[in-house]
Amino acid sequence: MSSAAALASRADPAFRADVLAGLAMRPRAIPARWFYDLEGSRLFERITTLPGYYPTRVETALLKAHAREIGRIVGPGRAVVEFGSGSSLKTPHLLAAIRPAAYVPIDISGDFLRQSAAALASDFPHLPILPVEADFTGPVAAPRAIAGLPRLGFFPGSTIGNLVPRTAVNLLRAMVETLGTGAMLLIGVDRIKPVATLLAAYDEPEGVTAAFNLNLLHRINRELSGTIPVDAFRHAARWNDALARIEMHLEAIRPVAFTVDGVPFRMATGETIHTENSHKYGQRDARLLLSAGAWTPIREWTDPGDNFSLMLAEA
Ligand code: AVJ
Repeated sequence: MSSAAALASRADPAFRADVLAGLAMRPRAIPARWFYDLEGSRLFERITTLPGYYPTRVETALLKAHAREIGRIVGPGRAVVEFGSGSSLKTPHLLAAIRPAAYVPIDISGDFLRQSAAALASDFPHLPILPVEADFTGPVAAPRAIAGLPRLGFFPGSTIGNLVPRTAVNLLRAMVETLGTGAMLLIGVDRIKPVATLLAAYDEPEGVTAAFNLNLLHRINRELSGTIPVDAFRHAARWNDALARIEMHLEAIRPVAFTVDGVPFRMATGETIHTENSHKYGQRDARLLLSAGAWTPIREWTDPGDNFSLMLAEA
């Protein structure tokens, strides 16, 4: 076997299936979760520090400002289950305020998950940390060690925005099942706002979001023996007003032909691969989304500019 074929055979079969099916679809689309290999996770961390990318900054400030109040409502002794934990940079603010019994970070990027769990362990030496490498959009079994503990789901970053509303509702309902009755959920939801502000957050002058988007093509080349000429594509961020979402696409800037795991594809100039949705919600939209997902909103916090909201709900 050639080394390239050996690599492809070691690749995640779900990644291969999503890429081959997504490139054959019209319009072409690949699910956003495949952005997050180790390199993609690192690029996303850089995005969160960009001046134009307001969500992380605003949400972290909200969490710091209201941690004590959140702690009073939530109470001590819960297992905190974080969905899509990434580098867990916001988590210390929460953990310090609520005195949890355990912390369960769930992330699809295993290497990244273990690195960040280790970093957190040094700050919270007495807290049991139980990382779970999983795609949280599917069913996730809670570790045995937290059986019987009341749960707080933590779903920051407006990651819910990646999902179309019907899928978001299904996920919220699945979280009720995973977390159990008596559970609470602390979730970050990004707001609808002027299009210029949104576009500046997803297509910034530093070009990190472009690199993050294009890394998906590099990942396909690396893991699925792809022959994609990455320089034939450009990053495009678009506001879809009818569906209230930012869309990211990879747009062919010239006619291009390539293969992925031996399967041939051709794209014309201007044709795109749709790689991400980031849905935005008004205040009432967000409440309705939670209610439809079987969670009762009980409290919410937002910044003075109403750029981002942190919502607390109970099952
Ligand atoms: C991690 C899904 C919340 O939609 O803002 C950032 C991902 N994509 N810049 C978002 C992302 C481009 C991010 N989420």
